[in-house]
Formats: sequence, C-alpha cells, structure tokens
Amino acid sequence: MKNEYNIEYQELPSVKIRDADVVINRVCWGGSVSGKVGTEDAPDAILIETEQMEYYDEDLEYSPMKYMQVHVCESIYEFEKIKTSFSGRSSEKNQLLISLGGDHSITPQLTLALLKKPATILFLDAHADLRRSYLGDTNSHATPAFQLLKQGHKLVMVGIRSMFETEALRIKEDKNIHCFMDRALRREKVRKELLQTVSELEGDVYLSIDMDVFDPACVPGVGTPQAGGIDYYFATDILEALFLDSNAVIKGVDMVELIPEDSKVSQLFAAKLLQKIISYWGRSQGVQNREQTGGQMQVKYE
Ligand SMILES: [Mn+2]
Repeated sequence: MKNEYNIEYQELPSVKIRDADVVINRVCWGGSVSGKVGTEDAPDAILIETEQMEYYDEDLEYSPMKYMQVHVCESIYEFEKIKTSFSGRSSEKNQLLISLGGDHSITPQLTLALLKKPATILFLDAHADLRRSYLGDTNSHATPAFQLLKQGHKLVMVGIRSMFETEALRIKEDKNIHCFMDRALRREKVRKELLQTVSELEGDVYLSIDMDVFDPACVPGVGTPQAGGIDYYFATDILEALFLDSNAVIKGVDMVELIPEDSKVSQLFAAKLLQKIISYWGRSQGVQNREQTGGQMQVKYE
C-alpha cells in the first residue's frame, strides 16, 4: 500500500540527503514471505509510531535530535531497486544509513549497496536463514545468511533457535560463522561472551535485526514468530557494546520482518529500537558536542 502523504521520523523535517546525519530507507518489499504477509507496510507503520516517542533518551541522558538531521527516503517497492538504495551513498560522510524492511531478503541487496569489501554482519534472528534456496527462490527471506557468506562476509549470529539440519551443520563447520544460540543466551556467562565479542568488533560492520529475534510476547507482529527470544534490554546492551564500546565502522543497519498489528505494540517496539539505534550512533559520533541545530530545534512545543 503506497502512502499518499509525507511520513517523517518523529515528525521532524526531512532535510536533503546530503545534509542528513541519519538516512532512513523505506524498503516496502514483502515478496518472499512464506508465513504471514504485511512486511511491506512496516516502514511507514514504524515511522508513524516514532511520533509517540519522546526526543529525550533516558539511557544516554541527551536529546539526539537537538544535534542531528534526518532524511527519509522515497519508498522502494521493487526488489531490483534495493541494491541502489541510498542513491549510491556509502557511509563515508559519517552518516547512519538505516533501512526499514520489508522481509529479510532485502539484507544481501543492501550489503551489495553498502559494503565494498568483506565485513562482519551482526545478524540478530530466530532463524539461521542459511538455506541455499527456499521454495525455488535464492533471494528468499530464508536465504540471506547464505547470501551474505557468499558475498564474503563473516557472520556473528545472535538468538538463533530454528534451523534445518544442513544449516546446523554449516554453523558448526563454517569458520566464518560465530553463532550465539538463543537458549545458550539464557546463561549469564554466554551473554557476557556475546557482549565481549561485539565490543571487540572492528573494521566494517553491518547490523541486521530480524524482529523475530525477540520474544513473540514482546513483538507478536512478525512473519514467522518463534517461541523463545531475546528481550528489549538485552538488545539495548548489544547496541551499547556495538556503538559505544567497539571500534567498528557501522556501514549500515536494517530492521526487517515486522508486520504491523492492531495493538501497535510490535511497531512501537520497533520505533523505540530505531530511536535507540539513532541515539547510540549519535553518541558514538560525539554529536552532543555540536551546536544545537538539529531537527528538534525547529519544533514548537505545547
Ligand atoms: Mn531472518
């Protein structure tokens, strides 16, 4: 469903792409979903819920949008257009490039657009997504991890709790995969190991968040819900380790597989997570030391 009116992040003015600190890409592609349908409606549903968010970040104790500007891209509706996302930009200009999906098949297209050399993909997902093809489709939402390895990247997988036998074998044998299974993450020792691993990431890193990594009690609106799952605060810990503790260069982020639902809890959760990503990234860039000329300064209150 195409939206006929402008949807902005937190109702802030969308500046020109070259002037933006944060570029939000709307990838309305749900063509390969095998479970429930509706991921193509998620980008706008998430952005609408960002209007409910406070500007102030209660964890980092600052208001990121006092210092930053956002550009919201035109929606993409065709699979072939995803790999030219962000109009060919890469994050050289210290921009956060974040894509809202869409199903998980969009991720390897986005890494084609953003990663010019082998990188590490931090891959949060309930499913291994390591199939070579699924229902005859190599660009399916069940195959992105396979495609990412094929592109030469390393994978750090988090929250995995559903896989085909051949996928389990690949995880055990492939040296380019470091997997933290969801059940193992119940143990404090393994949680610490994961946060340590993330904080030691360096070089180019791309973050892909399949929203089904979360407990479906928190995020019921996903294409293929799976019992178990991580919670919001653990995800925040991972963001903190990645953005504030590591020396990684974040080349791109995506949030995929969300399906808007009537309670709006799922899209509110995603909106809050988006806000946290922007806030942590801003802090990693030291934006709080800049002049206060961000989007929020142009908004009148009360
Ligand atoms: Mn996935």
